[in-house]
Amino acid sequence: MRKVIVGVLTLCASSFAYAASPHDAHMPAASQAKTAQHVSKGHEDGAVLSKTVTVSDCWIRSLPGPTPSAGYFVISNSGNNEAKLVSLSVSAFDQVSLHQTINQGGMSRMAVADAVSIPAGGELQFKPGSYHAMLEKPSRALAVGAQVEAGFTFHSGETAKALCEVKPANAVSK
Ligand SMILES: [Cu+2]
Repeated sequence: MRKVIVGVLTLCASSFAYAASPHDAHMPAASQAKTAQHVSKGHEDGAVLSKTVTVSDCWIRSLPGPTPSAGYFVISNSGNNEAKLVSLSVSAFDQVSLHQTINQGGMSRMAVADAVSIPAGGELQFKPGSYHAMLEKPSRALAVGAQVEAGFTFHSGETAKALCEVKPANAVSK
């Protein structure tokens, strides 16, 4: 029993240590989400829709495969605590990851963002050239103008939902 408790504490500690230093960890978003489920007892009955964290203006830039499509949206946090997005799903794609486009010495490249924080009382825009959802392995063809469901899971165990509009490859905003 004691070992189990210590194990859980270690998971928490590594999770927090990671959040403080984004350079030294390679934990994928999925493991972060699992950690969140371990520490947030009381949410085991399923998703609890957040009353304070909402997602709006969601759209998808649809690109023909094998090029990944990308999802953009705005997360608003009216709560008193920082919200941390740990995973998301988009119904038409089997593989969804959180990415950040980084400008390094004039070169643009993408990095996996394991957890993205939205400050208390603030908002964060996922947009071209910045944070985005990388959408891979489409499970069905998407027509421009279609609406696709997206689900967002936060470190607290709370969730948010949005409908995302599919836009053509040359779209730059909703
Ligand atoms: Cu990307």
